[in-house]
Amino acid sequence: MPRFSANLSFLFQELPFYDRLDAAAANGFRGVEYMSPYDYEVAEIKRRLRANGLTQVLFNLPVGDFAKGERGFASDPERVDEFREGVINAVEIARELDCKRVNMLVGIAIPGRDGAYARATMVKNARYAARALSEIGATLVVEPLNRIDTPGFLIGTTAEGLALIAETGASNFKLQYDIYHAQRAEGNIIATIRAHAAQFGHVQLADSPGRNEPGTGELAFERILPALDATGYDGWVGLEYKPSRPVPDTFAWTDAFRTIEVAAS
Ligand SMILES: [Mn+2]
Repeated sequence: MPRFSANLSFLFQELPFYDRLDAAAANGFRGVEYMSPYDYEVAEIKRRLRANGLTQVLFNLPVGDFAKGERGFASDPERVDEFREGVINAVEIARELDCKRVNMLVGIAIPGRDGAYARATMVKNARYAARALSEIGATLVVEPLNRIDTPGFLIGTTAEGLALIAETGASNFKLQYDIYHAQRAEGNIIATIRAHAAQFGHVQLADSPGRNEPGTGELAFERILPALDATGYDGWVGLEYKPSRPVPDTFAWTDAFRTIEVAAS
């Protein structure tokens, strides 16, 4: 059954960052993920991971100024050097934390820029990042973001993500299938899982349309997660949602899955 990873950019935000790792472990998680390790001490993250027996599941390549609306710059021909510096830094951190997945956000279309040039830049940068990550046995993932929330985002659907992966042609380049984004962008969740789970490097979830915990929206996770399991997907499922109530009260729905997970381990 799914191995759940607590996304610490969304969960336990009431706590200082490092304490969120302790809180994840205290709530039964064995894996954690978050968007950015770059503002923190890697040694302290590592210490908390070890003390809690946690796996570092995923983080993102640098995305630029998130607060100002940037969502990556892998498609920006004028920032290739910055992209590569970010990859080198990310590989070092991933090596230190034994993190096997790094997510690449490709960025928002820049008005007046040549789309073909942006595309070529994305492919070139993805090849560079995949090659660098292969040296530590890690996988690059690309995450489609729905264009309702992020207008102009250059990879907005599963098909667009898979096309970029195919064009890039790196064996350690996979899809980060975020069920929330997928529902907003295209729906068709279970059919997509059945067709493409072999190309998933990571999965995340939130209910839709509010992006809160499962049970608050329109998605039938009691059918979606077993469908994912039936494909043989053996990766992690990140809980990347905005809690609508105190965080520990948002995990009740995972009980059925967790009991099986613990029994099997
Ligand atoms: Mn996501």
